[in-house]
Amino acid sequence: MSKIKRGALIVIEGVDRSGKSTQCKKLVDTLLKNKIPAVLMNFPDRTTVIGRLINEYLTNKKCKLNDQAIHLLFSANRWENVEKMKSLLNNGTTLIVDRYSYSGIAFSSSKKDMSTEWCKAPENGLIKPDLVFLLKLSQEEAARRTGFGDERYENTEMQEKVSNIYSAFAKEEDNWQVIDASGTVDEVHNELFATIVKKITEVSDLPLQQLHF
Ligand code: T5A
Ligand code: NA
Repeated sequence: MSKIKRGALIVIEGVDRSGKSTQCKKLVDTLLKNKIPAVLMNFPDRTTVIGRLINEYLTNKKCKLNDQAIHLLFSANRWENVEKMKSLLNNGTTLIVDRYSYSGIAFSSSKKDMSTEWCKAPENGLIKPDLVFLLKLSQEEAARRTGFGDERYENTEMQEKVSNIYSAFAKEEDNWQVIDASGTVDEVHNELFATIVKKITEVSDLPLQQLHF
């Protein structure tokens, strides 16, 4: 009996309004239309008990969790999903994931007194994405899209710091690919889709890897 081919773990990162959620949804639709099993996931996953705490923190500026505690909750929210992710991947489903560990590290380490090393530690051992797309969009272009909401972190200073950390990841990590996100939804989609289809074939016989920063 031939072994089931595994799916690919694909992550989309990028500053606010770079189009992550729009692209993730469209990618899953197109994969399914092409009979490629795919599931959409997003972090934070606000549906769990931990996710509800995170949602409270993001939407209520009076919520007083300290920077370390909220960082570990974001990480725990990925850890609580790890078995589900492994099981889907090993059964041949490709996961399209809207934000992952890199968002966790980029946002938390943008804060005062939060070292990058400390922020990376709890992410070690999670499943390593086969491919991370960085949707690149300038502040000016992002400003032309629908305005910032009122959530915590939705301010220019934070977004700039996060953008710099993403650029460092793109240089240092072997699984990152930078995409120009200033095109139309369809232009960006077509580029992502073509790359993902190739990646799915490439990794289908390879074991899953672990994140190791
Ligand atoms: N966070 C997250 C942490 O601090 N630690 C962590 O570990 C994690 C996982 C919530 C916050 O949590 C932080 C980071 C965040 O601050 P979220 O829920 O993913 O994260 O963030 P959202 O606010 O929902 O998403 P974004 O604001 O980042 O937007 P997207 O998903 O990048 O953009 P999208 O697709 O919603 O599009 C934005 C607008 O632009 C239009 C869309 O129609 C929409 O109006 N648009 C385009 N317009 C023109 N051309 C295109 N190509 C377009 N694509 C989209
Ligand atoms: Na989003």
